[in-house]
Amino acid sequence: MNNHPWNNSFEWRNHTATSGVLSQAQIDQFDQDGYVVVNDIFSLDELRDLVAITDAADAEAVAVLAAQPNERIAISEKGAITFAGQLASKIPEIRRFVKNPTIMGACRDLVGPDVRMYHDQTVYKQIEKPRRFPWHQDNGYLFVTQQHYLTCWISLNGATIENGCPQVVTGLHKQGTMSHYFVPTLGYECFENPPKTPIIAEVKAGGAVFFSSLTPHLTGPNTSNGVRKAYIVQYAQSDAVVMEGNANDGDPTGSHSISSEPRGLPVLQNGQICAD
Ligand SMILES: O=C(O)CCC(=O)C(=O)O
Repeated sequence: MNNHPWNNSFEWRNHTATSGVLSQAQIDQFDQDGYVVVNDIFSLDELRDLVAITDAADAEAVAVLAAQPNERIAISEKGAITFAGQLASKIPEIRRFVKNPTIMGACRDLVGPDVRMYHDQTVYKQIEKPRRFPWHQDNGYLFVTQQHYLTCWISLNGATIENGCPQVVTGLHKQGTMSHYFVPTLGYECFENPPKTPIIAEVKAGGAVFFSSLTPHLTGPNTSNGVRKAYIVQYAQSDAVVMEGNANDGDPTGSHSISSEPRGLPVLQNGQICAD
């Protein structure tokens, strides 16, 4: 395991519970292991409304995939794993879920007082072509500084080992971003075999796995008889910067602030939840 070429120095900073949403024990687990599971974030009514939005977005994505050669666009493939991105920028009704008070409390504690939703997408693991989503850190896809940001992996219908819940390797987030290579059709990978036994992070419908953009995670094949549904929302410090270029070709060719990206959304300012 090598460092990402642009990860020249990194120091993990521990966090303090101030929001009253997460306990210090949960924050300590996040700092030590790189993840924490929080159940009961959304009520049944909220979940029903959220899933209505995400199901429609997935259906639209699947229809687009069905018209492609091999029914695939990049790593999104009909019958295997389907992605629908940038819902918050297009669908105002989903923003109340993105700014859920429990999630905002976690953001305050684990990101800071000024936070922008950086990226959101649904990820539906279909059953026809079961496959893994490779071991990776989210910061291995696009290199962001500060390297640590927060991924909130919301389970829409319950995530188990059988249907492909997240698995994490603990401790490695403290080293910063690792180098990744691309596995055709599957995605970026930082290692094929984890250096230590992974933790299985099962989570109930309406709960979430919070992990760092630096936490290596994978989801296994969906071997159940139903689609596994997740809505993934990522939150970064408002002044975070995306480095541009290909890390294998040398130094970054440029950079831009996440606040210039139309897909994002300010969610916290001075610790207060932003209005739409
Ligand atoms: O939800 C999944 O199956 C994997 C998605 C994932 O890890 C990601 O988008 O970074």
